[in-house]
Amino acid sequence: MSITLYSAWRATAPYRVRIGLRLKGVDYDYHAIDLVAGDQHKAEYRQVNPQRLTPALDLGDGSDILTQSLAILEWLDETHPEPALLPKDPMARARVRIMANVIACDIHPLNNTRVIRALTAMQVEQAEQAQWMARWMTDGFNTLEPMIARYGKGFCFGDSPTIADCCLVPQVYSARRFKVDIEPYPAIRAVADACAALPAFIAAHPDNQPDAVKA
Ligand SMILES: N[C@@H](CCC(=O)N[C@@H](CS)C(=O)NCC(=O)O)C(=O)O
Repeated sequence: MSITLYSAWRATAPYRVRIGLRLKGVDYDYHAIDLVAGDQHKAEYRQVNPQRLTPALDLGDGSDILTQSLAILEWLDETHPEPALLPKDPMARARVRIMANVIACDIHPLNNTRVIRALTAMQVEQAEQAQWMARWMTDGFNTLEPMIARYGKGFCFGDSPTIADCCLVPQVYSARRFKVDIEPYPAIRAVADACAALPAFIAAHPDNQPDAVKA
């Protein structure tokens, strides 16, 4: 019985789940979905995730297929408790979820592939698209920076990775990819650098995925 992750190498939502799986030491098979080619719209993938988005996690035991990266991360934490991706204290858990939601609810949905494709279809110029991306990422990073400076001790919250770090690292990767200036965010950069040195984050990095397109 093996778990299969439906993933796309550069997409940030499946990247979050790859980090979680690696932190937990859970083995999985990798099923690449080419978002540029439109694999997410094919009938075969609609059976997996009717929402036509990545990630999806097939538990492989016929029981179910999970979607939505934060739901998957929380499921993972509940079924594989060590190392914990959420603190035990309710207030601390809420703080971690707040940080994760700033990214997953308030940055990412404004920037993902289908939004950019819609802007292109509406004939929005590349330069304006870049401004659009930067605007929402900057807004989110402005919110996160003081939270991480206050609650982080090496990671977003405390001294070990949580679901907030699973969300932050892909978002910083996306900012760098789209040339959004992250110099004004030393706390965010410090967390991203700390995570970048850890084996789980290295294994989950887009460049290390089977479907990575080498430059
Ligand atoms: N809220 C969802 C977002 C999923 C999502 O937007 N996935 C993107 C990649 S990051 C995707 O598959 N996009 C396909 C498309 O835009 O056509 C989650 O957290 O899993």
